[in-house]
Amino acid sequence: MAITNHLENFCPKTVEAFVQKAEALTPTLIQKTVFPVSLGTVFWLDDDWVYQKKEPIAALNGKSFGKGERICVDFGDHRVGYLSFTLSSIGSPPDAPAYLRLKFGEKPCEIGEESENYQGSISSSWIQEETLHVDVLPASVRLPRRYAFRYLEILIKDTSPKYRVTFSDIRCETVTSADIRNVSPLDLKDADLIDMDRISIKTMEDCMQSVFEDGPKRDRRLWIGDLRLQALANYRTFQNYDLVKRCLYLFAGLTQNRGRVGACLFLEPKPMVDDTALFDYSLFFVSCLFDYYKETGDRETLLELWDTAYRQIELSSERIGEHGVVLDSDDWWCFLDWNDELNKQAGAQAVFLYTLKQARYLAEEIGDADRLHRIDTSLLWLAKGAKEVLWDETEGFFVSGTKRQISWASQVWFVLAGVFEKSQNQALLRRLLEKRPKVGMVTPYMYHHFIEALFCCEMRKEAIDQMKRYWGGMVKEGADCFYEIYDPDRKDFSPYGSKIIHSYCHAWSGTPTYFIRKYVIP
Ligand code: RAM
Repeated sequence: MAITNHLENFCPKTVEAFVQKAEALTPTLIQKTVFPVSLGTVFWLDDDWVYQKKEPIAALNGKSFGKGERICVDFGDHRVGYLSFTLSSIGSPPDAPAYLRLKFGEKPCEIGEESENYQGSISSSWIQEETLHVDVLPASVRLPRRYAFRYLEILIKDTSPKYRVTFSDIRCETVTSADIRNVSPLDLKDADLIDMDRISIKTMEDCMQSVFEDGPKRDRRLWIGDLRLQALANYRTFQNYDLVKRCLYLFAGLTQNRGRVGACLFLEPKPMVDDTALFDYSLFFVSCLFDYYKETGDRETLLELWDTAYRQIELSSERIGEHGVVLDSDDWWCFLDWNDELNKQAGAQAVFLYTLKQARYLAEEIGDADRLHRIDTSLLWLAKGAKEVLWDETEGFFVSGTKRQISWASQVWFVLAGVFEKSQNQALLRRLLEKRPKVGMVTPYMYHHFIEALFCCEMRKEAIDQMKRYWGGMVKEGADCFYEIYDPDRKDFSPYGSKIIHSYCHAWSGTPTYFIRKYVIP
């Protein structure tokens, strides 16, 4: 399956007033200077790359390096920011430029693997690696690009036989729009959950930049599926309502053909919508607005953005087939998860029902009787389609696509859509946990929905156990932030063909703090 879905005759539309409103909400970034803590090496141990500390960073003073030598430093935690250092020489006056290769890694694998061997489906230009000529020494070197990393390796590709280089004052100016002072302390005794809360907050913090980025290493942009989860976690932690509002206005101000909300936006050189369109992601504009309104009561924003939200319902309705079931197709029309085997039809139907209910609430709140009526008609029609076509009484599961696939994602989303009563939903989730269908969940994004479904069905113990198994698995691996992709049963899994291209600080993975603060603490 192709992972790009470009709209034909892409024709973006801008509502200038919305974009201006969004731009007026651009946050000031908080900066901090941080330094590396140790010198070490990266090597292959058992089945993964690891970093091993050799000396404290102070040992760098007095060390000099020549052709083919390298240093590797650890910044002690995940960092997002700008690197600088002083490069000097010892020996004869430098008679040739210093030639360096720098590698930045959120994880040691990005340092250990040779990037020339990368064959993945996503552009290799995301690999955080640079070569640099420094003509005049000593030099203050500041790299213009922002990096997301904990480890930095510098290989001295060449100096000259007559001189060696020294490094001093290696530092990183970190940036974020998240103010950690707004996060209240957690009153909890469970050490595993405390770790998860801390790491999710760090993940959130590093992804909160001029917008809610999906990942500060990759894709460094505003995806609406990620935004929805980030906003939920943000309401329980940083409470930066303006940043959510800014993102909502950007999506509404920069739509695709026929007013469709795009799957993601680029921010530079100026905000613009991408030509990727995804069924579930467009509908999540409704969810983002619903959650924001419930949280803030900001009626002015609701009234201004309601038309954009309702437009997503109208456009999605065009995909409903004759039996009240969303039409399936072979392209990348709907996201749900990065599992290639997953058939999206049932999950998409459930997402539609889920967002229609939120739209219904908003229509009632606004007093939009005409749209309320249409929403009710669609709700009935889609619920009927779900029960009559997608529900398989013999299997006890929702099925998807012509091959009647039974997946975790379909069941989870139908629980969230609330097609059945709570007791039936509980039974469905218990059956899911017991029968464990083969087509599983591979991203923290999909796991988020699974945990949410368990909490909604008051299956608190199961929810916490699953969180400990899933995010807890990353904690055990020594994660500084939570990852974009994680499959506890297939540690090598990559939808992109290589793990070095993964983002290891990914917003959609940062929701344990939301669960803990919403459902676990009283
Ligand atoms: C990837 C990113 C992003 C996600 C999309 C669907 O490119 O990880 O977070 O929303 O896929």
